[in-house]
Amino acid sequence: MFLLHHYPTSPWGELLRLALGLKGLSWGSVTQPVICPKPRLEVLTGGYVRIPVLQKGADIFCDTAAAIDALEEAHPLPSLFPEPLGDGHRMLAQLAQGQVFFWAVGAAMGALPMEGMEAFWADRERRFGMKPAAFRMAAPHLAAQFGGHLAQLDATLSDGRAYLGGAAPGHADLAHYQLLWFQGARTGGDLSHLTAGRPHLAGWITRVAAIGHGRPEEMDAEAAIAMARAADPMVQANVAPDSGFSAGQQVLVAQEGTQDSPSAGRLMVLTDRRITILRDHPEVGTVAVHFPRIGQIVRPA
Ligand SMILES: N[C@@H](CCC(=O)N[C@@H](CS)C(=O)NCC(=O)O)C(=O)O
Repeated sequence: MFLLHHYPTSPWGELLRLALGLKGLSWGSVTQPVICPKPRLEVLTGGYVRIPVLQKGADIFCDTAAAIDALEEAHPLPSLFPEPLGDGHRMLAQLAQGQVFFWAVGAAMGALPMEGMEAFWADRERRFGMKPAAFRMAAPHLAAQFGGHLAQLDATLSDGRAYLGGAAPGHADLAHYQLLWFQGARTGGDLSHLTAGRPHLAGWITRVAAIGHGRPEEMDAEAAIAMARAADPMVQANVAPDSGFSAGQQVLVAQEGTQDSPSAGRLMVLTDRRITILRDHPEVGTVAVHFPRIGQIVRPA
C-alpha cells in the first residue's frame, strides 16, 4: 500500500491525492507538519522536508514527479499519461512548477495577513526567501501573471476537449488543477473569481475535482516508519557513465531554491530522469530515497 505524507492545505499534496484517486487506490494518509521541523519525515527522507512525499515500504519518493512515476509503475491503469498526449503530460505538468507555482502562491497568499501566521511566514522566509512585506507588495503583479496562465489554460480547453491532453485526465490536469484548488484557501473554496470570463475552466475544474481522492486511511508517522523498517528497498544501480559520478559513491542531494538540508546517501541511480540514494538510519534500516533529476543539485559528499 502507498502512504502519502502530506497536510490538507498542501497544493502539491492535492495533486497526489487526486492521482491516488485516479488510480482508484486505498492509501495510508500520514499528516506531517506545515512548517519545519519535521523530524518524523526526515527519518525517512534524510533531510527532504517538502510536501508531499510518497512511500511504499522502504522506497521513499520525494517530489510529485518521482511519486507519479512510482504510482504509474505500480498501477499502470488508468494511466496518468493517457494518449494522445502520452508522455507529453510530464512536460505540461512541469510547467506548473517554478515560476508558475510562485505566481499561484502569490495570488493565493500574497494578501494574507501576518497576524496569526508569524511562524509560517518565518519558516517560508528562512527556507525560500519569501519576505512577507515584499511578497505582499508583489501580490497584485503575481495574481496578474497567474491570470495570464489561467487564460492559456482556458484557451487550451476552448476546442471542447474534456481534459488538457484529450478525452482522459492525466498528470498535466492534476498539476494545473492544484494551482487553482489552492486559490480557494483564501475564499473558502469559491473559485468563481477565476472562472469569470474563462468559460472553459469551470467545467474542467468540476471534472478534475470529481476524480476524488480514492480511499485514504489515517495512519500515524510511527506506523509509516515501522513499515519502512519492515521492508527492503527496490532499486537497481543505474548511474549514467558520463555523469561524473559512480554507483555507490557518497553524495548529497539538495533542492534548487531552498535552504533545506540535503539528503546524504550512496548513489544508486543517476539519469536525466531520476536520482536514487540508499541511506541507513537506526530507526528504518536501509531506505531508498528517490528524486526526479529536474530540481535537484547533486554533489559529492
Ligand atoms: N517540486 C515539488 C514542490 C513541492 C512543494 O513546493 N511543496 C510545498 C507545499 S505544497 C512545500 O513543501 N512547502 C514547504 C513545506 O511544506 O514545508 C513537488 O512537485 O512535490
